[in-house]
Amino acid sequence: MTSNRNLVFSGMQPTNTLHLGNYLGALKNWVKMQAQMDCIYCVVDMHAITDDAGYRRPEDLTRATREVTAAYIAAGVDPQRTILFNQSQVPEHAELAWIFNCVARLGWLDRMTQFKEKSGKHKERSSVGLYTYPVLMAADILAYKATHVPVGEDQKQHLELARDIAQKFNNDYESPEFFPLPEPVITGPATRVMSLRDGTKKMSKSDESDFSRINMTDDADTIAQKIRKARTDSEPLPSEKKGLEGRQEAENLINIYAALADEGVDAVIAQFAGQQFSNFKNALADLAVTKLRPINDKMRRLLADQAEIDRILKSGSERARAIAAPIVAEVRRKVGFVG
Ligand code: AQP
Repeated sequence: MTSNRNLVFSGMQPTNTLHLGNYLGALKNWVKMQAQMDCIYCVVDMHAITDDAGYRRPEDLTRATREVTAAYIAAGVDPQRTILFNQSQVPEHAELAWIFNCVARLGWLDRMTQFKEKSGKHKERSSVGLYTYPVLMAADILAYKATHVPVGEDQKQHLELARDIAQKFNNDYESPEFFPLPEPVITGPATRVMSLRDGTKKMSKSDESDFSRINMTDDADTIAQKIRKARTDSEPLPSEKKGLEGRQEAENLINIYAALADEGVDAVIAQFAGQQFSNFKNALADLAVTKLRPINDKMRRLLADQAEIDRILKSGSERARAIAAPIVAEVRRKVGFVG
C-alpha cells in the first residue's frame, strides 16, 4: 500500500456461491481496478449473518467464505498485490460500526430500499443487523479511509449513506477532512444483471430458484441449460437499442453478452439483429462457458487446499488491520473515549 489517496475498498457477502451478477457487476471491475490503484477486497462474513431469520449454519458460512475467497482469486484478484481478507478477522469494522450507529439517523436508515426488499412483509422478524447493514458497510469502507467503492447499481444508495455518515462525523467532531466521502464506481453494461426467470428482479444469491442465476461454480452443461431456459419473449432480436424498450428479459441477455464479450450493447445488437432468441442463446451459452470455465477450474484447484485459503485470509487481515487500527484509534480519541 502506498498512501490512502485513491484507495479502493469493496466486499461481497458469503451468503452463497457467487453468481454472474456479482461477477459482471462488481468482481470484473475489481480486477481491472487492481492495475490502477491500491485495493482492499473483503469477504464480508459479518454481513452474511444478517439475513434469513438471523441464522446460518456455521459450516455453510465457513464453506461459503472459502468459496467466495477462491472466486475472487480465480477471477483475477491477486492476494500479493491486493489486500484480501474476511471482515470478522478485523475487529475495527465492528467497533467503528458501533460509533457510526450513533452518528447515523434512524430516518436515514428508514429510507434504505434494500432493507425494505429483504425484510419484505415481515419487518418485525428481521434481525437488527439487517437494518443496520449499511452502517456496517460504511464502517468497512471508512475504517481504511477508502475513496472508491466498485459496486453494482443496487449498492448506490448504501454508498450515499456512507457519504452522509462520513460527512456528519466530520462535522460533529470538527474534523472537516478526516473521512473522505467515498465514491461509488459503477461501470460496464451489466451493473444490474437481472434474474433469468424474471426480468424485473435482480439476479441474487438468495433467490429460491437456482435457474434464476448462473453460479460461478456451474459446469458447462448447467450454464448452457440455464441460458436456454432463460425467459424471453417471442420476438426476434431488434436492430437497434430502442427496440428493447419494455423487453426486460431480452435486454438482460444482451447486456450479459456485451459485458462478457467486453463489447458495447450497440455492437451486440448489430451482430444479432433480426435473429431468433434460440440462436442468440446458443451464442451466449458458448461465450459464458468460454469466459467462466477457466475461473471455475481455478476455483476448484484453489478449494482443494483450504489451509492455503485460510492462510491468505489471515495474512490479508493482518495487513488490513495495520491500516484500520490507527484510523479507528484516532476515531476513539476524537469521540473522547479514554484509553
Ligand atoms: N444482479 C446483480 N447485478 C450486478 N451486480 C450485482 N451485485 C449483486 N447482485 C448483482 C453486486 O455484487 C456485489 C456483492 O453483493 P453482496 O454479496 O454484498 O450482496 P448483494 O448485493 O445483496 O448480492 P446478492 O447476490 O443479491 O446477495 P444476497 O442474495 O445474499 O443478498 C455488490 O457490489 C453488488 O452490487
